[in-house]
Amino acid sequence: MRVLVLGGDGFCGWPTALHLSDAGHDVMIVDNLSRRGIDAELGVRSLTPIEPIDVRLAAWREVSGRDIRFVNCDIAADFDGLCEVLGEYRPEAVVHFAEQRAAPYSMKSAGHKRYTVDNNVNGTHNLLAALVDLRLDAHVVHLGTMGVYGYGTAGVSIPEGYLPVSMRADDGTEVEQEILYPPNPGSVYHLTKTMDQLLFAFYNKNDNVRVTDLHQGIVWGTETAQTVRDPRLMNRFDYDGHFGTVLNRFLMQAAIGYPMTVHGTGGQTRAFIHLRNTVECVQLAIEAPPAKGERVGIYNQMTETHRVDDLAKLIAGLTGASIEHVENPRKEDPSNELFVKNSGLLALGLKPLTLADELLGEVISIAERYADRCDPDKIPAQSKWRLPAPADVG
Ligand code: NAD
Ligand code: USQ
Repeated sequence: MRVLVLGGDGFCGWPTALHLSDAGHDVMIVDNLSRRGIDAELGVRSLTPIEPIDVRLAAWREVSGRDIRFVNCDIAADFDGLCEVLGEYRPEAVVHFAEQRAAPYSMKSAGHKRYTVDNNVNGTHNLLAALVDLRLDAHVVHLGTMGVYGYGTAGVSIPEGYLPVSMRADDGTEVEQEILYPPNPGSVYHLTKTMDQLLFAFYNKNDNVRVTDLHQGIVWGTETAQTVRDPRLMNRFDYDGHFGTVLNRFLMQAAIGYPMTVHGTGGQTRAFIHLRNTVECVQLAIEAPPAKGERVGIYNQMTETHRVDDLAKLIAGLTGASIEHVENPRKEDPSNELFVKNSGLLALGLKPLTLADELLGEVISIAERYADRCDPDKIPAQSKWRLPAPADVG
């Protein structure tokens, strides 16, 4: 299959592009390298040394004998450029990772909020409008988030995208319907993913665009079977307060002897998935496209749920690292339950990897290897969800 990977230079996109290429698909990457630019803006760098995209691609050619082409294009700002790539490559599937994905970065300032909305909503809309305009019947596989649902579910398992409801019609009869699960985003970033859902629903209804939306949990791990084949293929590892996600941050903090930064009570429960399962799920999704006319397919792409505090305790038990409960910079429930249905991807053949000691140990040893690249000043989360009250200003 010809697969276009939008955002294929990023943390999930790069290993996915390699995995799909290794599986025999023809892969082309589109990326504007904005994520590398944001590292420069924030004065941080990936904990692991990552090569420029041309070096990465040459290394893949050397070790696999397979070509992955690359086009530098901003899918949100350069509609014509995007159309040109789509028109020439004529992909059968488009995997869409190309969004600003960090909640703290999206809440950093009015400028960062606006950038996140402009980039994510325009990028997704440009893709859909371009496919329709070019009359291309490519299957769009989008990386969405579990965060579209909100996390407090009062003991009810979150369904895969759609909620069955029954309503009483005016004539008194009972009407059954399935609706998109009510969105409840917790950051401007998560808000853009709820907007993406409406864009998909509309283009699917109006133009029969075939879409699968993967509502993914927090990804952890850093390497896959392909990225370990050559040091030049190494994946990025975000540890800083804006882009580092909780489990990789805790593993890295434990590795360098920095107290694990539990926000508030640590009672927040979230969904998780290992990076190796991420790349497998994308392959499963592209190889099981919905039929023309079928509604947007939604899968909950996660394998387990954990409380933040329990993760810290587990890692403390493994490593002897200490835990610090810091003031929570976010506006989120101090604790919540989370039950999630994920039978769709399991039915397609996903074999879940869970928090086994050896997988945790692998991340810790990578973090130890590159500990000297870490700038401890960049670890604290500085982006605050709420502005200080007017009385506290000036
Ligand atoms: P990332 O920031 O590492 O990668 C995103 C890539 O997209 C980057 O290489 C960036 O340069 C590119 N990009 C961004 N805007 C673009 C644009 N306008 N045009 C072209 N390229 C653009 O993020 P990631 O962790 O790989 O996440 C990928 C996707 O998966 C995101 O959409 C994210 O919301 C979703 N996701 C990630 C996680 C996670 O834990 N990392 C969890 C759930 C969902
Ligand atoms: N947290 C800590 N300490 C830290 C970092 C985070 O306690 O040092 C807490 C946060 O307050 C939050 C939880 O851990 O309660 C998760 O935070 P996170 O930064 O790991 O995850 P999040 O902001 O939700 O975003 C990440 C990805 C995003 C993806 C989302 C999936 O960056 O792209 O969409 O996970 S989900 O969380 O399921 O919505």
